[in-house]
Amino acid sequence: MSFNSDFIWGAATSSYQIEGAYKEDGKSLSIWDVMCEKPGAVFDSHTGKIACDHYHLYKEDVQLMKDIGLQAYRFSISWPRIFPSGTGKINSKGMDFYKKLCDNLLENNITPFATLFHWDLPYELYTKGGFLNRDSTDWFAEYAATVTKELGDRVQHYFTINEPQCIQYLGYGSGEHAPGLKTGLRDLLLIGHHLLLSHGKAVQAIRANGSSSVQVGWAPTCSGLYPATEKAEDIAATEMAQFDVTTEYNGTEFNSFGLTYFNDPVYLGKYPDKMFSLFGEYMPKIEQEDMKIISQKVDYHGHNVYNGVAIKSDGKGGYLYCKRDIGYPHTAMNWPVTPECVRWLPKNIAKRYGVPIYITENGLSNQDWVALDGKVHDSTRIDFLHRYFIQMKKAIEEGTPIKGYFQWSLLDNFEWSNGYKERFGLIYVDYETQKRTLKDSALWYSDVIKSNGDTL
Ligand code: IFM
Repeated sequence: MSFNSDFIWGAATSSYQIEGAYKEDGKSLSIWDVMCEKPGAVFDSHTGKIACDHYHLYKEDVQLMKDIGLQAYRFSISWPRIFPSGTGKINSKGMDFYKKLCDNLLENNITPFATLFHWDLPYELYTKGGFLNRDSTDWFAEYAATVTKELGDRVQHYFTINEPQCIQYLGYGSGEHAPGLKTGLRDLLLIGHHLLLSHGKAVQAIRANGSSSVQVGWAPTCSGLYPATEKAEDIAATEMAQFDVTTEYNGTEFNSFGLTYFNDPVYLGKYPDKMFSLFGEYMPKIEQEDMKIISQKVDYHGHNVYNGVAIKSDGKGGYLYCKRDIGYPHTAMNWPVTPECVRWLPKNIAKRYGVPIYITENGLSNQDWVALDGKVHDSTRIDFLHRYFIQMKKAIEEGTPIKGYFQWSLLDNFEWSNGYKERFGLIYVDYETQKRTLKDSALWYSDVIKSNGDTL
């Protein structure tokens, strides 16, 4: 067996990274608009003011999706476009953009997968404390209810929050992402709890307001650990490491990038015990109904996975992280190339939580340019995707319930604090002219989709 006939091949983007039109049709500022104003925060002072101008060019972009043969498109909705004040009065022009986008996708037989929150929090809500404020969980529920009601039958698949780990740690720990704060453990754990609660309340809101067949999940990330060898003890050690909570991550006191911290509450209705033994009095106050709300039943798990680390047994019932080989392959952004992570991480997620999985992001930043012949020869991206797809196929053959794959990203786009320096797209974007060029990888992906993975 390989890919089921209903396996979904797609690509993903997010609002701030591609839309531009940062002040048009009633949209207010998001925390990323404001972050970009801060000297030194973003490479070469790039901003998302225009980005890929997808707000105006969405029809052209949908046509390109169709040319590639994408079956689904995962995009995110800009909260400050819908609610300029964060809550209250809806901005119907902003909402209309997403209605038109979805209609256009559906006319072209491309299934919309909408993410409610991919980091562009309305600035107004940040001034009220953002996710530090417990009220944020109700603001998010109101936003989720409104969007699902407005989009109605157009959208059957939602993700609530993209990468809570990055919102929490990069936004409020290292300060590399908006809102650019460097808070401590107490605040980080509080924000984490509010993100979890926001997710749970949004699931309730989506079910109450969406179409009768609406489906929902969320899209966290983490490092995808894989065994150094296929020996039983290394496989067991990998599982132990993947499910563990540790304090070690890039030398900081707190690793929000583990699997279980954010996902045990959603699927098992409780934080891992080790969170309490490690962080004790720093843990947030958990109100009586919180865990019940957080663990609302979802229809699937989305996971963004780019790389991981090999694990081996320490010979004493524990595990060890393996050192990377000298000269190990890495992408333009220096991320290691470790295809095995898309085999073992979904396998372990399914083992612990028993949920169907979508790979909601995967891909690489590559050194792409338009060659003399006018094409973009990104053979490295083809090789990368090919290797990852082979491993994903293995996982499926082993019985892991992976339902679909979304390549990151459809278009080259605004890579947060790295600005436009990094190119993740299947489609090359010339930011001066907004000309799009399908890269060789887009054509290759097109063949993979046509054959439902048989060409791999
Ligand atoms: O561009 C980001 C995306 O917004 C979230 N996941 C990782 C991608 C690459 O860094």
